[in-house]
Amino acid sequence: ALPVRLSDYAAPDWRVSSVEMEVDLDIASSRIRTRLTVHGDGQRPLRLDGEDLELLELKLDGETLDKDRYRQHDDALEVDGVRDGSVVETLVRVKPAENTKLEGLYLSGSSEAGFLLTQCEAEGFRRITFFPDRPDVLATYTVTLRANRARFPVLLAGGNPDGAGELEDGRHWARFVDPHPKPSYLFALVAGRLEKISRDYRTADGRDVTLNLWAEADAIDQCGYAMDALERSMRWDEETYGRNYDLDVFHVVATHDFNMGAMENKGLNIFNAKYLLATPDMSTDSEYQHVEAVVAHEYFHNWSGNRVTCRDWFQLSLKEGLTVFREQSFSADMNSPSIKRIEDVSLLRRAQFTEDAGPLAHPVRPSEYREINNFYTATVYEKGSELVRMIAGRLGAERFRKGMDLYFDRHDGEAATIEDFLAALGEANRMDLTPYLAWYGQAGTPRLRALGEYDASQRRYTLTLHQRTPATPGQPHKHPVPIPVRMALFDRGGHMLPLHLRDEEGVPSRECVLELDGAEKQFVFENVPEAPIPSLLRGFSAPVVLEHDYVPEDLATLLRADPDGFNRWAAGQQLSGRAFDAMLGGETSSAALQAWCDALCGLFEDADIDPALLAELLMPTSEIELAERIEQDVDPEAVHAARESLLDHLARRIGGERLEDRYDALQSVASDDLDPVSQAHRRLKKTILRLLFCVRPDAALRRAEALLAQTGNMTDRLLALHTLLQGPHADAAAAAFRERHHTQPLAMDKWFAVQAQIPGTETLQRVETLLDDSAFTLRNPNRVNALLGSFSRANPTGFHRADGAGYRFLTAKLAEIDALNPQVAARLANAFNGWRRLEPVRREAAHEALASLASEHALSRDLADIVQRALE
Ligand code: HT7
Ligand code: ZN
Repeated sequence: ALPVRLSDYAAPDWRVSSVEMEVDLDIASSRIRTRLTVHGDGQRPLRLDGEDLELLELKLDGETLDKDRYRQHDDALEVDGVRDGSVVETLVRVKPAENTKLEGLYLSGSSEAGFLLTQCEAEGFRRITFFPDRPDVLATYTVTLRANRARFPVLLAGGNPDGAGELEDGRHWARFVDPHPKPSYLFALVAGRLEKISRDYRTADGRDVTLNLWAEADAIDQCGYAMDALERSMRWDEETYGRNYDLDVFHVVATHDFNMGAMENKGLNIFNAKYLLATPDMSTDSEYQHVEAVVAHEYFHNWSGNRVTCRDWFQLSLKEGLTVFREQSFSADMNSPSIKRIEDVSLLRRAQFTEDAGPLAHPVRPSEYREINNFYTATVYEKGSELVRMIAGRLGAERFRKGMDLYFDRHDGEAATIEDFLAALGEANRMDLTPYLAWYGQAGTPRLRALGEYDASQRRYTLTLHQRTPATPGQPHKHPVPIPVRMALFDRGGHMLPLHLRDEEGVPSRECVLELDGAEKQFVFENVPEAPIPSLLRGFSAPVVLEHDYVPEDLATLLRADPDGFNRWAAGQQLSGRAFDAMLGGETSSAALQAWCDALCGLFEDADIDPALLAELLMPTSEIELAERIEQDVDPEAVHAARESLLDHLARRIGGERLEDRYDALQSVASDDLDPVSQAHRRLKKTILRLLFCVRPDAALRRAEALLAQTGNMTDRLLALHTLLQGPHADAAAAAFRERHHTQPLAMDKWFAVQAQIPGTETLQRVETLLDDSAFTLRNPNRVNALLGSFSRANPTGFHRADGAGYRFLTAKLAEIDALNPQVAARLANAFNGWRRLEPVRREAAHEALASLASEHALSRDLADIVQRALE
């Protein structure tokens, strides 16, 4: 297929003002009658997208069309003679039970017990009916659903309810009207046996709304936490952005069969059950947080995405980056801001920096795509959010809000672009934000080099900032981008110094933001009493890699003394990275390692430190990020071994006894509650048990056994299982967990995932055996991600076996999955992203596996796109 290019964008020839749909639902076959009122100058035929649709009838202005008045292609229908204001009516048949792609209208669960639902973003509506399926065609929708009442007692579509009643033969109907013009990707319907919990909500502007959360009967008692999170999100958006909900009902439905996390369909959000259901016995603390975050994210889309949508899919980050940013701010307000920032930045570095460094690197606003489903990426989402954060930081809270008000008001009911977004934020504040556009168009992670020079005689500190972005595929030459560097200076005792930036008037502050707006710039600080320690990029003020020649002792000072939790962590990560570099080079007692261990050993004894923060500080950078420090010839075994050595040194430095005592003290006050203190204790227990396992494995295993017997929450149970899986009774521990949770799909996903992540070359065999477990199926995306995703993306020593068996295993499965669900296959194939930087033996093996996948199978457009780009 030819690529779609941003530069080819043209406004639609035909617009649609209203859509009327009548849907007769059944599992094997459903019929959809659609009437479109269309507008255009009639110069060109009306072209409607359509895929896997059986056309039964076609009428233009009430008249059935002969075959010579239209042309049907594989992916479209072209109709002649259409005029401005014409009504085009189609009747099609689709087969939901045969739809394994989970895009369009499909069946969740079994034919007997499951329910019907739709997924339309990005291009799924064309699998339901013929339509100009692009986000800049906005219409109002009236949807009538009809189905057998006993089999489909609940009928839902987006919009306000507009009547319901009985039909003959045990059938019934329900109608929904959505008055807000929307693009087709936000259409949704659900039909089946579902239960609900409801809550009344009054918006700040006085609308009474019914909130309904729907799930299958066995899960409806697991929706309470999500309902609370929804209410918190709605209030927060009113208070923070002045945005109110705009329909009389808001439905959220949980399904176990879903390609992604959740979907923001107007008035009818649909969620992967993983992000809606939560109970202490089944969900970990971090899963509770994900539920809160995803509920908020989808709800926030009601304004950032639905009321103001995207002109084309190149603008995807306009809604996704902005909505991730809004969710991150919300979650920070609801929880610990520094822990949230640590989690978000680690994710960015693990997922986005690696993407930016590999063959799939692309700008936040890509300039072309072959398959849009492959652009729901960490770059569009996470880096996109960082760009909004930088701009918001540049404006300050008040001006950002003013700009957002203008953006929402100016573009309400429209399909907008990233230029529109920057223009609204800028114009509201009489500022020019166009320099930030450079960030949106350029792939790659800028390297920010900082060089500090202290002149004792002048008491002057000069900081030189320099930027450079490495080339990425298709973009050999890069331009400078505006980089805000939030910074502070510390003295050797770890105290912040007042900042007297040259040419700047006013009271000296302790923190400032330096704007690097070209390739290089110098900043001069006066009145600096001693050679300072710079704390740079505070709060991760820009998504860049910082290169500064710290001596280890200076990083240790920041790790010990920075009052900002995030920066403490950032300093510790840099220090552990330096210790790792030395370890990999054979230096087993480097100055960095000593400084890191000393500082952490001191913090371990600090009674005032937040246990959740301590838990984060005690963990060195992940293997995935550490591998990124190596330019070429990465050996994942060596990376693993070096990181294990860091943990080992730290554990020994703290000492087995102190680790045991601290663990026991935490366990003695443990509760299963979800309050922040109990969660923080569980987080720290996990880190300590990990360290204890390094120095006293038997003591750690004994504690894991005891924990398993005592605990009533999933965080602890999973920690215990994870630990026991590395001991002599691994299989018994796995079997016991399975026995307890075999009826709960979400718990079983964790069971598959934790086993797939056991480090070492033997895990491949375990994963192969698990494929035959009766609870496993390649048809369910959650199950595939739990087992194969965890193995290939979160188990470097397991997947990257030197004999290439991990690669051959994955490509064989990719071919099978691709035949069922291309989106899932394509996402899984991202595991090969870093193959070119592997050491030669693995590189060759990975290349061979990928090349055979490409040559021996007829791949879907989704998977072919990823594989080809990986091989280019
Ligand atoms: N806007 C959604 C993105 C999406 C999606 C969701 C479910 C299934 C397939 C999907 N393709 C794209 C999710 C979000 O970002 O909110
Ligand atoms: Zn989203």
